[in-house]
Amino acid sequence: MRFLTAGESHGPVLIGIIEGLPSGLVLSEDYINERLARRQGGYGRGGRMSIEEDRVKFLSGVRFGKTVGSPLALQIENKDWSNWQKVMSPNPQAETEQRKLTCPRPGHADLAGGLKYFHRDLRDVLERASARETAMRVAIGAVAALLLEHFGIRSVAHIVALGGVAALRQTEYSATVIKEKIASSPLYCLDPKAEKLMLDEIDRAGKKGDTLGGVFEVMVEGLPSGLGSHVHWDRRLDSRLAGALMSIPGIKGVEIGLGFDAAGKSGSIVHDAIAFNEEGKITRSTNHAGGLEGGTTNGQDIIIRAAMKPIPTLKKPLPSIDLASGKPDFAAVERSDVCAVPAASVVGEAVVAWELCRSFLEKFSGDSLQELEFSYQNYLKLIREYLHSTS
Ligand code: EPS
Repeated sequence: MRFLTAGESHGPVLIGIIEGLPSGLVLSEDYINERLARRQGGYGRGGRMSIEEDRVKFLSGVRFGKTVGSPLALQIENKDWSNWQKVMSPNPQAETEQRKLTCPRPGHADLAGGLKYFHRDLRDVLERASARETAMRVAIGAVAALLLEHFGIRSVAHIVALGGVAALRQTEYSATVIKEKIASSPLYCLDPKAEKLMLDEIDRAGKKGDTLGGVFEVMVEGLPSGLGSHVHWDRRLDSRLAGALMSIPGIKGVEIGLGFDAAGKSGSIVHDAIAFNEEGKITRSTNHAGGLEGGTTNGQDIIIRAAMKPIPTLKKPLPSIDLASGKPDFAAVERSDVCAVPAASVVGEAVVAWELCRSFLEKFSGDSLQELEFSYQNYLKLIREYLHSTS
């Protein structure tokens, strides 16, 4: 299964195509729209989110509410396009100096992209580098999440740190409970006390013309053991998940389970002892590995965190250069968010779901949901027999 996306931040639409989706999956636009609305939310977002009301439209691949096995084409309209038709026109006669950007923002793709593609107007870079593109990735990830849910695999993302404030670790909740708890939280955070301090930090940063980053965690439950593999570097699921999260704009670090903390602890503390329970099932009393050993799921929940840097567009800009004049200047100021970590968490949930679904389909491949179910149930049966025959 693979996907492609296209679309500029202020172009007419965002487009996505998923190829390799099995037939027979019951799929509704509403299921995707709920996730798109969550991506638009979170305290600290800028003016653009009050213009947009992201909604997906199926263009192909779904008939009478079910996937048919052909490529699924998705579209999300940019409402703001109506204000940008001239600036973003594909027509050569419409060329304009309006909204031209020549002072790159430190931390953004502006300079690197301008140098790489020889753009004089850095808008040619920022329009695609914009995190607006992640709206389509949330839609695509939602399709993957739905397929996984069919097999009892559920994921959720929540904020664990923002603007230097850390939330209390809560490990006992299921994905469904976390979803319920964060539904009324302005920052998708499980710790109300920490959240209050985070909200204050966002207000403070906003007043100063500054921005904030943070850390979100994605938790996935109900996974079978055996997704990914130890046999080759590019089949290791931990590397694929880390790569997926690093592909989200602004992500600068990823950790799994204990993550960076494991490096400072001894092996006897870090590793999760293995036991059989009364039913002969494998159990662990800890999950420091974050559900992955040897690049493979071990049947425990996946716990993966991503660190997002503060958004590079600052109302009080940093020193930069003007590529048009060749002189020092200040970085361009565009409309932007003070903090988009809650939004990034929804994107994180989506890209993790995508990568897990891809790996699920590699192991239990099938052109239809029926075939997939057959292969999955058969695998679970074989695992049970394997464990039974050794005890
Ligand atoms: C975003 C849309 C963008 C930004 C933001 C994310 O819209 P606009 O540029 O029109 O305000 O709000 O993008 C960035 C922070 C960025 O640096 O590119 C969205 O839909 O998430």
